[in-house]
Amino acid sequence: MTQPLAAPLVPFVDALPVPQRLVAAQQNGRLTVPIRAGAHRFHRDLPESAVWGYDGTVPGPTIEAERGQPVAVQWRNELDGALPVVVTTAPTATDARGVPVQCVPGLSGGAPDQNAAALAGHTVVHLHGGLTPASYDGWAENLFAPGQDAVFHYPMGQRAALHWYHDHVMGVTRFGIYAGLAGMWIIRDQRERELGLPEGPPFEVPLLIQDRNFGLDDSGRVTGQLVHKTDPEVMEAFPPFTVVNGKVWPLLEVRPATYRFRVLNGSNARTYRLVLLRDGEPELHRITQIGTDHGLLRAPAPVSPDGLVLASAERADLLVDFSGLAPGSELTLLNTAAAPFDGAPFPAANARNAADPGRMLPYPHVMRCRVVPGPVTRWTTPGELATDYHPPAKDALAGATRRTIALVERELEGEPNMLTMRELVVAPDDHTGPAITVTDGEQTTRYRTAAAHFEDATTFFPVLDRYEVWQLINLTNDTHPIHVHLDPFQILSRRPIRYQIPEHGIEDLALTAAVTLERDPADTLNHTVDDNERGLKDTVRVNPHEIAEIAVRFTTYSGRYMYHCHILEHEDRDMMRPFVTMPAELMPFMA
Ligand SMILES: [Cu+2]
Repeated sequence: MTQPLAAPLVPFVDALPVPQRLVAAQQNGRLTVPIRAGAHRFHRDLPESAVWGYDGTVPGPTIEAERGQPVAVQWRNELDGALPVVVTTAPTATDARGVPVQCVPGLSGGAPDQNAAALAGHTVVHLHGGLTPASYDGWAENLFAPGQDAVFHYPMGQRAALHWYHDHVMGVTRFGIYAGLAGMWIIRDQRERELGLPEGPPFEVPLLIQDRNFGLDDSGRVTGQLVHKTDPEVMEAFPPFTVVNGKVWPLLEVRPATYRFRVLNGSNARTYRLVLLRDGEPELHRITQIGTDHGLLRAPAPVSPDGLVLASAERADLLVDFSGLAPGSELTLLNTAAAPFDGAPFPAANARNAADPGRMLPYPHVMRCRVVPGPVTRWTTPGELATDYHPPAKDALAGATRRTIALVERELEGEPNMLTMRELVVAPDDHTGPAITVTDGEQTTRYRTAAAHFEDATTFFPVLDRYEVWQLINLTNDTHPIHVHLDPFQILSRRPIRYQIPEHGIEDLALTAAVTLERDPADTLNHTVDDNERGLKDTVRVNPHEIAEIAVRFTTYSGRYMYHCHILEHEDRDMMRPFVTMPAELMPFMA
């Protein structure tokens, strides 16, 4: 561990902004959202930053829709000028003091990336979590240039949830979202109203958590210039400043009441493990989780003893009880997850000592809540929340198509590593090339790689309304949040594995590995599915040394969609693959 770093910005001085609300019902379901360059102040003591934003703001407006009431959005690309982010790879991973360069502002000796500087605003919008026809889902190659626009139709035939819309351009999503192109999208429905959940301000608070870094001027002061900095050892950006709804380490004044926090991790790569502290001690009992990616859980879940883990794109619907607190009480939301995240535990009781610049967590601060006087109101959580879904029954999965995906990192000389999702198919008996074996007790299955890169031939053709089981085998040292577009899925299991990859076992397409379903002696993770993951998910964390199995079923639209790692630096290079959902009647005609 390196020494604690002094923060160059004062925490907890800016009020938490609440993004402007765009309520679709008030505009007959027809919205126009310009995508514009703008100026945004991330902190009281910083100058304004040049950004790209929906409606020119960071975050974009929060769109609110009703289940069953379609929304049409005219996305108008009015971007002009170059990408307002300086992109660089520093020449060394640590500075002269031994501090990781990603923990400090400035370019750390890196040259601005000229290709990134030449990006001039092609964009495409994806509604993450939307059950959206393929034509409006934001296929990463279907771009709109500045001056072009598109009307996307969102049917909203789906349950209440917090989703988000963001840029999804092939190969450069990490820069578009970093520049500011993200906003929240809330769907509301009858079930939530029956439960009387807080809706709208002041007691419902959407929280978009991201991390950002900035430039330095000649005198060493932090500027507003957005900087996306990586280093020769870490190809993901893990910037030091946590930003909530566009402000670094903000402050929210709360009444002694129950609040509903709708939390979304919109960071490029960072996973958060959130802990609520008062006077340095965790008070996780104040938080009850009622919803996940696609809305309400069947039953409320307490926060796990370590804290609430949210990888990029994961959401949590939380009830936070501030009743019983005297005015002036302060509760601080801290992050205890070092980066890159590998699933390793960290007890909440140690949260006050979570700072670890050596592992790219120089400042654990996220935000602070300060209690102000007001009437005490407490919301009692009912025991039953969602009633519209069940875990898939065993017999529903018995004959399900099984798909196998290996998550693989390929090290390359002189350029950033390549991350891929290898789609595996069972190898024929006479297969002699590179193979992946998966041994589960007495049974060994041999696979070969059918696809590795985005542009390789499509191999997944799920049939509508039929369950499939996808198993994701992590052969890397980091946790990957894997996101599937279109319908949500349910997590069936996480199982520990040990594996061997021979030298040169990872080639461009070929993969050789021996995977066994048993715990590696050096493995310290518990590989459980937590109670708060037993809901409808669209992003699943796949930890090192594990196979995660998910039950996938597409129900609505046929067409070409994507699934990918939601670490943006991974999805851009090249952890993304297509799939095509098919009506059953067409399958006999597939060549
Ligand atoms: Cu990944």
